[in-house]
Amino acid sequence: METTLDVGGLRLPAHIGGRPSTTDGGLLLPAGDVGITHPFGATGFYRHGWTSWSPTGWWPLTRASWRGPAFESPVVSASASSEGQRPLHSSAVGALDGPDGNVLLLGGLGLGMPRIESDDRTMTGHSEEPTAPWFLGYGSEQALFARYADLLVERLGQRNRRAGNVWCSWYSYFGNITETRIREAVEVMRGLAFDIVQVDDGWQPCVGDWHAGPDFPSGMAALAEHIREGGFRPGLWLAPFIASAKSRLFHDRRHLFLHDGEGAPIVVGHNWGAPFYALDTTLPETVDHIVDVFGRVKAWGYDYLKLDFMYAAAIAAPRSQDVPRELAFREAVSVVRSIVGEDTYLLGCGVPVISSIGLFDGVRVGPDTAPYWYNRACANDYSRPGARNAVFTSLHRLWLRDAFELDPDVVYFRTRYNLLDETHKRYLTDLARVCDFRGTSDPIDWLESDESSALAEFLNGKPRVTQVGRYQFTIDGRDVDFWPAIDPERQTADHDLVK
Ligand code: 9PG
Repeated sequence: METTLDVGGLRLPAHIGGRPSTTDGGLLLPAGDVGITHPFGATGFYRHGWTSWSPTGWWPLTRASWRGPAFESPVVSASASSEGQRPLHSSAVGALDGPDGNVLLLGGLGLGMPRIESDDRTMTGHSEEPTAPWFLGYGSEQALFARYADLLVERLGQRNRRAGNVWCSWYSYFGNITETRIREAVEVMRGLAFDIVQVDDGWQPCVGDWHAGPDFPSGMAALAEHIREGGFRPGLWLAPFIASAKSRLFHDRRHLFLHDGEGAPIVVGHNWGAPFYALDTTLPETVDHIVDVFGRVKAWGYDYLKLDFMYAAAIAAPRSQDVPRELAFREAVSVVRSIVGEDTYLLGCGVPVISSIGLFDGVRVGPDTAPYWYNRACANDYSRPGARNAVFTSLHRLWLRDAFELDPDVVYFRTRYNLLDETHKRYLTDLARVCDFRGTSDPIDWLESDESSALAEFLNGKPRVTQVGRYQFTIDGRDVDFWPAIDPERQTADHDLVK
C-alpha cells in the first residue's frame, strides 16, 4: 500500500506490504517489499555485509568503489556486480545519515535474506523469503541499532558465554603448524593469562578430511591433553561445511555436495590451491557425517571450536530439502551444537552474521587482521586481510555486542615479521578492548621483553570503555579516536595512513 510513515518526527512517503504498527523506537512494517522516499540526498549509508568478512560500515552514497568478496555477489544478489555497486546494497540492515545527527534505520527481522538498497532518494527493503517484518526508526544511531539488536535477539536468541583470552596459531605460523610447534608455543606460554590455546588451519591433511595430518603424529587427543596440562583449554579450527577439491571426502562422497541445476558441484570459493565445495546439509547422510566429525572432535577433548567458512551452508543453491538457505545454515549449526553440547564455546567465522545470533557464543565480526595495515594491490577491497579492514568492519558491528561475543580478530605485540607500526598496533589493541575480546597469535618467544610485558598487561586489563561518538571512545579515561583509521579519504591515497 502507498502511505506516509510518521517516524521520529519525519514524514516519509512509502510503499509497504500492509499496515505499520508502532514499537519502542520506531515502527514495525509487515513482511514484504518496502520502498521509502527519503529527503537526505547523497548522504552517508550504513552498509552491513552478509558474512564476517564482508565490508560493513558507513560509506558516502556518492562513493563508487565498494567491493565485497567475490562469493557475496552471486550469493547475496544475482544482479550485483562485485565492484562499483549501484545502488549501494546491504544485508539485513541499512541506515542513512540525517542532517540533524540522527539516522534512519531499516532492518529485517527474519532469516529470509533481507536486503536493503539505497540511493540519494530512496531506501528499499526486499527479502528472498518475505516472512518477517521490518523495523524502521529515525533517532540516535546508538539507540536505534541497540533496539534493532534487541528485536533480533528476541527472535533468534542470545548466548552469553565468555571465551576469555585466546592464543591462536594462524597469524604467526599460518598453515605451517606441527605438533612440535604447538607444544613449544604452549611451553613458552605457561603462566600467562591465556584461557584458550586454539590450533588453527593446518592440522588436518586436507580441508574436508577432519583427522590428524602427518605433522600431528601423536594425534589430536594427545595435543588437547598437552594444552590442558599447560593450563589452557584446547581450541580447534574446522571448516566443517566445505571440502577442497583435493579432499577424500569430495572424492569419495561427491553426492553430499551442493550441485547446480545441471548436476555440477558448485564452487563456493578458492583456497588451499584448489576450488572448494559446500555440503548439502539438508541431506540425512550429510547430517550423519557432521555428527561423526563432531563426535570425534568432542572425544578428542576440544571445547573451543572455531568453525570457519560457514557461509557455504547458506549459499543460494538447490538443496535436497527445500528450506530457506539461512534456515538450512541454522539447522546445520544446531546439529553441531547438539553433538558438542552447551559447554563447548562455538566461535563462528565466515558466518552469515545475523543468522548466527542465538547459535554461536562468539562471532568474527570482520575480515582477518594481518601484520600489515592494508594491501595496496587491492586497497578498495575491504574484505581482504589487513589490520585496516578488520578495524573498519569490526568497529561497525559493535551494536551486535548483546547478541554474542564480538571477535575482532588478533592483535600484535611483536615487531618480528610485522610491518604494523605502533599506531596501527594500538588501533588493534584498542579495538579489542572496545570489543572486550582478546586474542593474539604472537608466539611468546618472538617477543622482546617490553613486548611481552605489554601483552601481559593487555591480557590482564579490565578497561572501562565508554563510547562518546561514532568512532570516539574513552578507555580508562584515555581518549581514543578511530576516525583516522576509518576515513575513506585517507585510505586509498598513494600514501599510507596519515597519522
Ligand atoms: C585459515 C584462516 C584463518 C582465518 C579465517 C580464514 O576468502 N578467502 O579465501 C579467505 C581465506 C581465508 C580466510 C578468510 C577468507 O581466513 O578468517 O582466521 O582461520 O581462514 O585458513
